[in-house]
Amino acid sequence: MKLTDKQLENFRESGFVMIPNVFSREEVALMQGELPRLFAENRAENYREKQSREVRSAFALHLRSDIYRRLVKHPRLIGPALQLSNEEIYIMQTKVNVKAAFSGEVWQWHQDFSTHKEEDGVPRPDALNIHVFIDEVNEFNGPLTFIPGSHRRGPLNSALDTETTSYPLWTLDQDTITKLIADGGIVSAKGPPGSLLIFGDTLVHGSSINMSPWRRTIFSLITNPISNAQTTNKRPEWIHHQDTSPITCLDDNCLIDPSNDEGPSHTIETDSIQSVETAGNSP
Ligand SMILES: O=C(O)CCC(=O)C(=O)O
Repeated sequence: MKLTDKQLENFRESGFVMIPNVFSREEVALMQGELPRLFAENRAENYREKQSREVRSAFALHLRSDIYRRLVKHPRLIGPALQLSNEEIYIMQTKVNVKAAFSGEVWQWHQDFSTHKEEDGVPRPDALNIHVFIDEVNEFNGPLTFIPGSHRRGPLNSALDTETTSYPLWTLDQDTITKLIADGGIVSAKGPPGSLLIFGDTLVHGSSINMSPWRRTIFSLITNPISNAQTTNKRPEWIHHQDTSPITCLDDNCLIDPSNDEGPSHTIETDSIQSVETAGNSP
């Protein structure tokens, strides 16, 4: 799949592009169907909310599930990512972010690049965060909120907040956010299950709590150009992958019909997992 000229223009101007109904109900059901088993695993990659202990982020899904291993090679994700990156890309991070009904917590205002630079020594803000909505995302269940055009300011000063959220995050201060919103406004990314959302590494974003009765589950793949790979290895492999092999696409029907998929290229062992408390935050 390729982005149209208008979608490319939106991405350049606003810092994100949103396309509803890219994946069918059947494909989304396959993604959703994997989650109860993955969330039931007692391993560090399942990061839980501080208060409710519900899974907030489940990492390294492409190494834990055949459906997600195929999803990260899907041409409807990788086609647009290659078009925007203009060079070969690798998988930097995969996860599902959940906001459980009534208890999903906040993600403060941030740019993904702050974490990529500070934690991983990624040189340039060229990574892409590619989301697939597994549940409907509406105005009540904690959609991502963006400040359109904020990516054009480039990397902004941020500070590591270790207290407010379930895990440490490099966040932006309220003065900066107030000024950015005065200029760019604020929008939320809503859509039906199967929607595709792509945003760049310097787009300022966050999300508020979910006080609705509707769960909000979003799959996220972060890709990075191979020429922009990390220069330090502070974080565990499963939160920032060190394998910079180029992503190759499978067939468009690969989620439904896996016959052209050669099978797992690697697995992750529980005993190789470091604790996220020592090294981790996300994006
Ligand atoms: O899932 C969310 O609400 C926020 C996710 C996010 O900020 C990110 O992926 O960088």
